[in-house]
Amino acid sequence: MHVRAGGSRPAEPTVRAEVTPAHEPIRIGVGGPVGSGKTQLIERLLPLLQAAGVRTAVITNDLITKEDAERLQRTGLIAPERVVGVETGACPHTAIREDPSANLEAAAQLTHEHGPLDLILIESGGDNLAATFTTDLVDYWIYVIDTAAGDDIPRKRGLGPAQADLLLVNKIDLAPHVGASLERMRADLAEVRPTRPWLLTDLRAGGAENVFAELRRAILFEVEPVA
Ligand SMILES: Nc1nc2c(ncn2[C@@H]2O[C@H](COP(=O)(O)OP(=O)(O)O)[C@@H](O)[C@H]2O)c(=O)[nH]1
Ligand SMILES: [Mg+2]
Repeated sequence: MHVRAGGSRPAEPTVRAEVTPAHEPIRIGVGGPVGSGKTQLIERLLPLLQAAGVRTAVITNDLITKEDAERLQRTGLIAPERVVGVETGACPHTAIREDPSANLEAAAQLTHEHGPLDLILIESGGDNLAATFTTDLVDYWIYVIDTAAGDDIPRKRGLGPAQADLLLVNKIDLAPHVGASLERMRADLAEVRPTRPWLLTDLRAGGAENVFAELRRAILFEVEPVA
């Protein structure tokens, strides 16, 4: 599968990556509160991306460690050198919004050393519901919340849940155990995101096929190789 940029970047010509020296990978952000399932989402997406032939690298953002990068490197789902950890210090949202330079540098380095790449997934450090990605850093971003944090999260209209290109409500398997009503969450989401997509997921037991299908529809285009 060959891909081209969609979303906020101008469309690139639909030519094969191999013959396009300037081929720039699409960058997709994955944000959301601590523990909502961001790394788990990446772990579920990697096999699907690999099966589709999408050449992928990952950048993770952690406060003062490279915990998530090391976790992904150990999974065997991706070549360890294609995973880079960025330490953000105390302000994880700064690194994805006000000053994305460390992430842009990591992306450039990955592309230089391991390119051509089709896609770079950028996991933000967990932050509050106001965190958003700058379009200088990503072409598209996913925001992950989970039912265990309360079924009133969509209604609070945080910037992340309201503005993300795709919202995931994860851990639906836990909803009955924590008294979260999926019906209520569905109704609130229809109101908060009337035109933007959202999906319910159980990323622990299940795969991320529905997420992958949405990414293909929205930003990863299958294009014919040039003769
Ligand atoms: N029950 C359940 N647990 C999940 C689900 N998704 C992730 N988890 C667990 O939630 C914890 C936090 O997930 P992680 O991906 O590390 O969260 P992150 O901080 O957003 O990257 C881990 O123990 C996961 O195994 C889910 O859909 N259901
Ligand atoms: Mg994580």
